[in-house]
Amino acid sequence: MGKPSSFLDSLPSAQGTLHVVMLGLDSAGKTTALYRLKFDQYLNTVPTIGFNCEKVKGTLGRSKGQAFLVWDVGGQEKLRPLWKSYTRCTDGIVFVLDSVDLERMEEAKMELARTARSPDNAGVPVLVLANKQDLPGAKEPKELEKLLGLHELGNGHMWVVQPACAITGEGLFEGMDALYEMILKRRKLAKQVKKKNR
Ligand code: G3D
Ligand code: MG
Repeated sequence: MGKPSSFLDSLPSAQGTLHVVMLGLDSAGKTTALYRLKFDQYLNTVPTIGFNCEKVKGTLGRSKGQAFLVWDVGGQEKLRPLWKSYTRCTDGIVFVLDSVDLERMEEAKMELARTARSPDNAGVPVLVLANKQDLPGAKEPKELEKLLGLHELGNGHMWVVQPACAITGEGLFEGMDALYEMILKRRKLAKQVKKKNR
């Protein structure tokens, strides 16, 4: 395998494409969500090298037509040193959560906090995909906000909680649109700061 840059260069029309990384505990529904997004509007696939990566296009709101390269890299601790180099310059984070699994909510909270604290991810917008809303007992966004301690995330992160069902695809494109809005907002803020400092 070549260097990260040559791998990225080999991806079709990477220009203007936003890089999004999907994180979360195992079984949260990351792979299901990725392939639901892909099959709703299939574009192309990239060979899997220890993780899944698909290019998908937004279908709603201002994100309509916007390409996202979505990386599903979670749960593979041993491979992290490898995929870290691909996901360093990420535009957005999708944190997939099992909205029913209260037993592992604390673990999910810790994982999210760890991701948010990483200097590589400073200020990167976070979409919390509150998945498995089809199951009885699924917690609502407001409650998940508290359970995950989103208000204490820090490190300059914007965040949104989007209820979803990865199996039917409900809420997925709404989530991508919300993430896109945060990415635009962050760019606008960065521009304003640059102007002010001139
Ligand atoms: P992961 O990639 O985060 O590890 P997966 O998770 O996408 O492999 O999903 C783990 C399990 O959760 C799968 O079930 C999958 O079908 C299920 N799942 C994912 N999203 C939803 C959802 O929105 N609702 C429900 N009810 N189930 C979901 P299996 O049985 O294959 O382990
Ligand atoms: Mg998976």
